[in-house]
Amino acid sequence: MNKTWWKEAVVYQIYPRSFRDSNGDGIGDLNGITEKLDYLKELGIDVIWLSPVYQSPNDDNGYDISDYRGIMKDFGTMEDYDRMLAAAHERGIRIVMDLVVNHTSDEHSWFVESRKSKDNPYRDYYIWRDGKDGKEPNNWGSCFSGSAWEYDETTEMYYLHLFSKKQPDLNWDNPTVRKEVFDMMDWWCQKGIDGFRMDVISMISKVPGLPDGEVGENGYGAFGPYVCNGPHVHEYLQEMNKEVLSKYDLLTVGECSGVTVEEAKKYASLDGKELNMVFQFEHMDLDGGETFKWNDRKIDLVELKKVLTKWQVSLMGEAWNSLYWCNHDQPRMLSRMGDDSPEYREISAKMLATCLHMMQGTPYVYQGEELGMTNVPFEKLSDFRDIESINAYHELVEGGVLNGEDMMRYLRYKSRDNARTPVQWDDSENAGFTSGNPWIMVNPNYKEINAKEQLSREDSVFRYYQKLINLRHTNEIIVYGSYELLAPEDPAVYAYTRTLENEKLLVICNFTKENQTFLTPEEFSGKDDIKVMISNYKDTECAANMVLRPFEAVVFQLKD
Ligand code: TEU
Ligand code: CA
Repeated sequence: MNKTWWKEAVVYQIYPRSFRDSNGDGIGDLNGITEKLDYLKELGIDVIWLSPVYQSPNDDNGYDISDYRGIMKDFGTMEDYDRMLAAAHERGIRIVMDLVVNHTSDEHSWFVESRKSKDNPYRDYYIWRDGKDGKEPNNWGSCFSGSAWEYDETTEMYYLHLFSKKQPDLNWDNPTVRKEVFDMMDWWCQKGIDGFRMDVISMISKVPGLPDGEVGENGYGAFGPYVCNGPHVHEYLQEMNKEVLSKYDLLTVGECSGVTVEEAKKYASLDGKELNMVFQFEHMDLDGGETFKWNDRKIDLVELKKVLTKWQVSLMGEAWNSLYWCNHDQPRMLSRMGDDSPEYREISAKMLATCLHMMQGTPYVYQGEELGMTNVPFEKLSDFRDIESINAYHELVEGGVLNGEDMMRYLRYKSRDNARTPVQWDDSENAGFTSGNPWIMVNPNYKEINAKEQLSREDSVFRYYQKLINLRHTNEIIVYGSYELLAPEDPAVYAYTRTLENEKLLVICNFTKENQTFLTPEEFSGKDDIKVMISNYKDTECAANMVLRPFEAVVFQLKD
């Protein structure tokens, strides 16, 4: 397999609004990131993925962009950006920008023009349709509740918005739109950035005719089959690759809702015609259901192993995986898949990290994950800031689909805001995030969970991530080795091997707080030259019949 830096890298995602506030207005900013680069250097990561910092009215916290070449005032200036970029590069850290081009803000000048008249030169930049029998052009629901169509009085037509009505979808079938996007990307590449994370890039090509979708609990049709991996998506990405990506040395990752293994082999094929890798959603969707993501069901480990194994095995030698448990759209992994009680918090955080970081693919660490940050005890709807959470509450509770109490419990478990509270830097007021009023509440557990405390202790979650990252940098087998699942039906233990030439790793993770037994494969159990590469308990030893303690994780290394 071809060796490349982005296969060997570990990425750290920053959600700038919540990372570090340098000027006391309660909102994280670019200078705050610059301040903390040494912290990230110490963690050992290679790349920062920066959630959007462009000019935006913040209907969806920056995922609604009104100027792709401007910096959001809340975050600072272009000079601050350039300083941050240079300071990151000085430390050998690369910067990957979030590219949100399925839609713009309705305040983007293109849309301001587009809605003026049917013959405006920008009209065809967006997806406008006439109503059908006095109603919306089709039955699609938006990701953020309500119809995916908004009526515009000026021209008496509807525009499509798969997300909020302040996020109109761009019309990628228009070659001028593609050229505008590619020019803008090139402009950022010229500045010296190191890649793009492409927001819902699997949704840019819609099936012509925009057929009605299957109606769900909320009364709207699902657009997925007509939007995800649409008819021209690969053609457009190949064009993007030819026009921009191939001219620079970049890391590119497509956020691909609805992506299958077969589609991923096209998006992220190792021949480099489109992107380097995709974010797939199958493991994140395992606890979804009739009311979409809104429930408090636990993910079944056998299912999780099946899904992740399918991705590990199917892409081997053909495409490249990205590895993640968490991002700004997901609750904290520790509260979802581990145990966030004081007793098991750290041990289960380390277990989850081991399980993910020993797989093949490029790992992503979401800010605060390296500290063992947890979900947040939000009490009432007004504690939330996220448009998805707030709209879903209104739609499902007021629409009589769920009762208010259940929905609050689901929000507390699944809301995106769980990942969006400020990074906990120390035990001073507001967790050292801001000297002002934070834009969203700080998790009250910051006195126990914070970076300062984590850095002061050798056995902390932070130090463990540091070790995992360093192991990946110094052991090719972790990057390039092949993967094989063991004991697929075991409901409590996730175990797999990695193999590269004459070397083998055995990864064993207990996903429960009970002791579990595990039969070690013979090739490992008999040998005395077995090394413990890493473990979250001090005294783990290899045995034929392992008794794993609560959330125990270990990696055994065997070399001929
Ligand atoms: O997310 C796309 C996406 O698929 C989300 O709707 C996701 O399923 C949802 O947030 C899970 O609860 C991207 C961004 O990551 C997200 O922050 C944006 O809100 C969205 O696109 C629109 O730009
Ligand atoms: Ca600020």
